[in-house]
Amino acid sequence: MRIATAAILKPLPAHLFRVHGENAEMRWEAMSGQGYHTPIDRFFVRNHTGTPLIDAATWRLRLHGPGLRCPRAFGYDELRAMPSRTYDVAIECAGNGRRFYGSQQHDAAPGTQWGLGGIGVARWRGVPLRHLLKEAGVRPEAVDVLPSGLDAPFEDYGHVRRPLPIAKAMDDVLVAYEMNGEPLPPDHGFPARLVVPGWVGIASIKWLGDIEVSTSTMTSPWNTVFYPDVTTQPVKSAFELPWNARLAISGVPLVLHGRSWSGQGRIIRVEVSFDGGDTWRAAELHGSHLVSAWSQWHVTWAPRRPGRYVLMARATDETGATQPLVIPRHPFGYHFNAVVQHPVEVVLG
Ligand SMILES: Nc1nc2c(c(=O)[nH]1)N[C@H]1C(S)=C(S)[C@@H](COP(=O)(O)O)O[C@H]1N2
Ligand SMILES: [Mo]
Repeated sequence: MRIATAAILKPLPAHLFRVHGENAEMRWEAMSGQGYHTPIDRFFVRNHTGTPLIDAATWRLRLHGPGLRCPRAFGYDELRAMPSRTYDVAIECAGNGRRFYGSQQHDAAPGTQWGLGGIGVARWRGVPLRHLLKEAGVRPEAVDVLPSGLDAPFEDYGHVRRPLPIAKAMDDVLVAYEMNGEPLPPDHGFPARLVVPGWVGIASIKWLGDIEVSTSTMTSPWNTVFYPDVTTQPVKSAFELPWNARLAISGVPLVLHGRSWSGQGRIIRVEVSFDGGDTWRAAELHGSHLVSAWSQWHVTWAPRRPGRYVLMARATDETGATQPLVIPRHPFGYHFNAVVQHPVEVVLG
């Protein structure tokens, strides 16, 4: 059973979110002073239609299709009773940063004008998709796995769905029912969603209802009309500061915090510039550097004079991938990963 509701159910206070239609972007200052994970009260929401309310007691996750020997349906309690895994994983919208195609490169891309807040890292707990596929007798001939959401159909395109190759489905994909130690909240996919490490957010289908396993390549509007040719997320960085932050100086250096991430590997280096990219200083990375989530860092800065400055952060991951100063135009405005020019004002404290 599905009850359609307003686009997003959780509160969206203005100090934590910027709302774009049925989507809500996290303000980066909301991560300041937070731990590794993005708390649920500030985790971004990207909905094609609206958050459905689903009754877990009658909910079933059906696995079917020619790629399986014994189609199965699993209930919520059954899923929760299976061996579980817990992963720290980032979910990021492919359109995160789209606004900067226009504001930084004077070549605006249509679509939701996300700043950098279309990302969050949570601790997800659930059952590996591999386990469910094995339970349903996955065949060696299986090619693609097509998860569909139970939210209302999007325009004329049907339910939100996007095929995954069987190799990824059998690797590190989770059918998650918990987020940061709580049952998945309605806005983030209750009763269960996919979590697809390193891949664009659209791969992580929420409100899972149905998973089809094929023996030939599948397509859906979400890999042909929308999000074609986007798979893993590129390297990006953000400061945990408001846009146009006012920073007060009073003789002691400022300590600026930020986070960097990549869908392709660990972050190994972050450099920061305060002079428009003429000189770069290494930031100090904190703690464990997780593959599919983000790295926290800080840098000290002692501006000599009050005034307007532009902060820039540039990360490099273990594959050598880094952030350019300018990136080529993308027709859909996906994957903006050039160094973002973050304006601040330094005032005497
Ligand atoms: N069923 C369904 N799954 C979905 C979506 C959706 O609208 N419906 N949006 C996708 C997109 S584009 C993104 S970026 C992520 C966002 O996850 P979040 O809202 O939990 O942050 O969910 C994905 N999964
Ligand atoms: Mo997305």
